[in-house]
Amino acid sequence: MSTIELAGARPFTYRFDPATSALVVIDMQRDFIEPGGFGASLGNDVTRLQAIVPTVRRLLDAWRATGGLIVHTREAHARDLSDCPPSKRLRGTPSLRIGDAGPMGRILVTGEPGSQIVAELAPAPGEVVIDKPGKGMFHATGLDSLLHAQGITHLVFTGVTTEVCVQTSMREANDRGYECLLIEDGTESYFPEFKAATLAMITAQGAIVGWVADSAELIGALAR
Ligand code: TIU
Repeated sequence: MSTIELAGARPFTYRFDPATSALVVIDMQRDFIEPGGFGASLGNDVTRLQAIVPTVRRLLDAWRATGGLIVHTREAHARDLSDCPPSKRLRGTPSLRIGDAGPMGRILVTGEPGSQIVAELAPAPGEVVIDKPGKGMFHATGLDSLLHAQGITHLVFTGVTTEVCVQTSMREANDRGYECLLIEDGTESYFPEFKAATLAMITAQGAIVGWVADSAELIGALAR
């Protein structure tokens, strides 16, 4: 495939070649999207996040049709919590802490039902699935080497939550030299004002972190 231009992207046209780009789906796991998981334990209403599942599915389907690389992440810790700093586990007053047993198994622990990606967005064979102990997808993962080995230079971000794991991952990626696009209606926050602020922040100062576009423009461009 050759270069695709998204002229409606903000703050200016985003150009990418699907052959050197990956679609990144951040943390669309039950722990954040369904009641009884980590997101709900922090006091959040998870229905806002459920609403983007069909949009992310359409993006996955369109990207799969190009044959391009897809990366799914999950925020999930080792069973012995050896990769969970006490500062993370003990912060605040959640109803359940990381590692505690909840209705979907142990909170944010790898292999538990809550750490599984929601059924509609289940990874297909050959897609990369990364368990990450941090908010950012490069911290304590081998993802940067994997992307370099595959010749990936551009990353298209979707997933949750916009200002926490998505923004952290996008900033980490920007510092590593990737050209990053965030799909506005393919990401969501428990706090609409934080989502709006994140979109404004990343595109300010001449795309200081990256670009923003909507799913219809990307899907339309991939189909042409
Ligand atoms: N709390 C919150 O908004 N997010 C997280 O803790 N993790 C992710 O964003 N995945």
